[in-house]
Amino acid sequence: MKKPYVFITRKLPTQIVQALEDVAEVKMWDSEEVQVPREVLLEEAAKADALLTMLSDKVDEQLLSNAPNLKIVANLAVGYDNIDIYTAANNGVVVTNTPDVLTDTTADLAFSLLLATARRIVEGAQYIKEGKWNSWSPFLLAGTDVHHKTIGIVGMGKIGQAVAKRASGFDMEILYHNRSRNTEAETELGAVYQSLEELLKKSDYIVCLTPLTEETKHLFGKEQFKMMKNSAIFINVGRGQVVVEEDLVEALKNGDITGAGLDVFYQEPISNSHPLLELPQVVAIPHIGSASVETRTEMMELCCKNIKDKLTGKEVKSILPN
Ligand code: 8YV
Repeated sequence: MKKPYVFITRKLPTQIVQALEDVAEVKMWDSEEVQVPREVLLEEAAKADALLTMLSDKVDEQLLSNAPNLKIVANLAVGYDNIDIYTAANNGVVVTNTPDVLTDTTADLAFSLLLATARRIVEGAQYIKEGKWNSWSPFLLAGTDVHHKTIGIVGMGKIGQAVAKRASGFDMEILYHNRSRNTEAETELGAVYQSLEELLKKSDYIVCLTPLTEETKHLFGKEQFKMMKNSAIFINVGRGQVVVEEDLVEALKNGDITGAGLDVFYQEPISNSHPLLELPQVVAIPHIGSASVETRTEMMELCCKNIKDKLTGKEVKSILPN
């Protein structure tokens, strides 16, 4: 019998993909051009039983309506704003993500970005490499304290809670805003629920971890940045389109807020001529929230397992919406 066909939209380590090869014919996009072109993705989806996708691959109505054999899309991310999960469900296609395995790694990154922005780590590293350090002065690259300050977490899911746990180790006061109350974060970490407005007004550090939905798109614009303290630092490890970037640039230039640490951008990859990147008080990194070798390996293994389970008739974990 012909084996099912699996298309993977990036080159993954062969030892991870091997697990799938027992049950399927597997093809990986392997080209100088890192991202699979749209027309290739559509062609492959039209013959595939399973797709292993990344955030930059759009799995939309156009793709799903011409994928007659497709049974599962395993997305290598916890977020799934690249996938039309409702059309997928209507077409009988299972969609999975990679929750849990990336929680602590992403929280570590969010907190390092907060520390790096507050304590001007990147500016300091640049300063020394450029040979500018030739004397000591009391306020040389003086940043802002993190300990005992107030952190406001917007999006208190599993990653938010893991950030709150790290913040409690820094004796921070923890505020949060979320669609629903997170009683575990309240009882175990003393996190206090606030309206978005209250949170923005009271926090020294605002950490955005929301997924991108119709409700969260452009959640942070001029009005929200004006509500923040002038000393506030804004951290985004959620999704770039939650922020109106021109308004963030203005807020930083006008001194409405002090700094920003950004792992995600409106358009990814961001152009290196983007005005945000010209500002010294911005620490920008290329969407590496879950990028540790250990975690990315687990994410890939989970995607392969989900595909294998689906193709062999076993129960599939982490089906969306979850
Ligand atoms: C992805 C992410 O792993 O999980 C998410 O939602 O944003 C990242 O951790 C990365 O973008 C690869 O798709």
